[in-house]
Amino acid sequence: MSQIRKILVANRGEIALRAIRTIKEMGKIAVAVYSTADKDALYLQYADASICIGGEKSSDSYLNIPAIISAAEISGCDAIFPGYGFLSENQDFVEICGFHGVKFIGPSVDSMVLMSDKSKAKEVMKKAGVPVIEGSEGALKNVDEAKKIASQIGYPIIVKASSGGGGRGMRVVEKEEDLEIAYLSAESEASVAFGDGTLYMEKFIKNPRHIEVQIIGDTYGNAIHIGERDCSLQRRHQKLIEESPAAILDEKTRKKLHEVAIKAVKYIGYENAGTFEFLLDSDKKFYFMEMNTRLQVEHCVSEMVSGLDIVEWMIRVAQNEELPKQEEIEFKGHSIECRITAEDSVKFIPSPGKVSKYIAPGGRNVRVDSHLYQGYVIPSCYDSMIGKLIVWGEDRNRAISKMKEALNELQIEGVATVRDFHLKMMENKDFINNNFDTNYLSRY
Ligand code: MV4
Repeated sequence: MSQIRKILVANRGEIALRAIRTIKEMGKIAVAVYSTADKDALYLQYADASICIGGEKSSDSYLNIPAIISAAEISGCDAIFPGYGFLSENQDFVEICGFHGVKFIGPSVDSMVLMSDKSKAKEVMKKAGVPVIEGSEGALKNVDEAKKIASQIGYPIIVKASSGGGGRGMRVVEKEEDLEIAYLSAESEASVAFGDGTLYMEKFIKNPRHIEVQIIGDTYGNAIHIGERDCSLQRRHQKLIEESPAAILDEKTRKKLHEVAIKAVKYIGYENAGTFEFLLDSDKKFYFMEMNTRLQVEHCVSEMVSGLDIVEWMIRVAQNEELPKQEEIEFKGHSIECRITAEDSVKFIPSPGKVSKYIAPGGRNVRVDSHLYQGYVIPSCYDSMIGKLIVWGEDRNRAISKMKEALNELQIEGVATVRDFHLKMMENKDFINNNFDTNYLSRY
């Protein structure tokens, strides 16, 4: 396609703001959309135009396909930037954008379909030569088949929903007599949550690290990786701290991981930005788990160590520009991101309301991606993330010190935030020594 001129940002909050910044920097026009609950949002002030698309319920606004397509047509946008969440992985939406001649800035429908079924994605990756966790070949037919496969691979096993995400429809099973109940409850949970009860099985990896590789493919079959991220620090499947590079990897494993990701992108002909998620076991062997076919919250740490603007490259690839060569991308130093949510630091209970005071940290190598301002009323109807604090340092220890300083500078009053949790983590011996896994926070 020729140059994209005007882009509809089909999202809200910090990611809408983040996208608008790059769109304007590229000399293009940014059109924002908002729900009635977001009428006073900061990103609307930075957009070149904004259009109300419906009521506060997401289904009435940010998930309302006719309203968003109409907004794009009325404002004369030639492309839509989806961000994360909402319609970013909605196959119907991508298809409908195509029908209306509006470029979806993201992967093709085919790639999205291919990766959305997690058991099928695994099969595809296996064919591409990517290591996958031992388990069922595709979906499970019934409990009896599940028992047979489990006895072959050995307990503990994990059953997962093919359409799953966020840990729903997932059960760890330690012994055969527990399998039937686990299978049936995972199946019904998945049916309710995703409208699809299909399950698959894997050998259960104890206390893994979550490592993911950021990739971008272009329309010429080129692919680059933008390094890996360690996202092991999670709470109830919500990531809290992410970093790049993953300090746990030795150079040889890191190189192999990147090579595998590039091979996978080329094998499926993936276009635009995406992420391959891997689990790393205690022997430091990595296995493909699933692919995210969208921009992720934590993309910023990859930008900090590579100097690339991932949103810019999403837009450039969407207008048929060629990616830079891998050799031209240099990685330097270490970056850490702390997600700041309006939740208390102990029980993580949401705390919406009016921000009575807000002072953002600053200085060299500190990045604040947030839509917060003093007087802003955090709505209760959306995600509680109110921003991200991202720092860069020459090495991991310098990045940790920098983050500590930035968190100390950050002042938010009127609502509870997880700032104090992050401050504690920056002084936590296990975090400092890189001695944690995906279950670390559930143990404390
Ligand atoms: C696993 C696993 C151990 N073994 N699969 C959790 C979310 C979903 N996307 C996959 N998840 C897991 N899959 C096998 N074969 C452990 C988890 C897991 C996890 C993974 C990444 C980050 C945090 C996690 C927390 C608990 C469990």
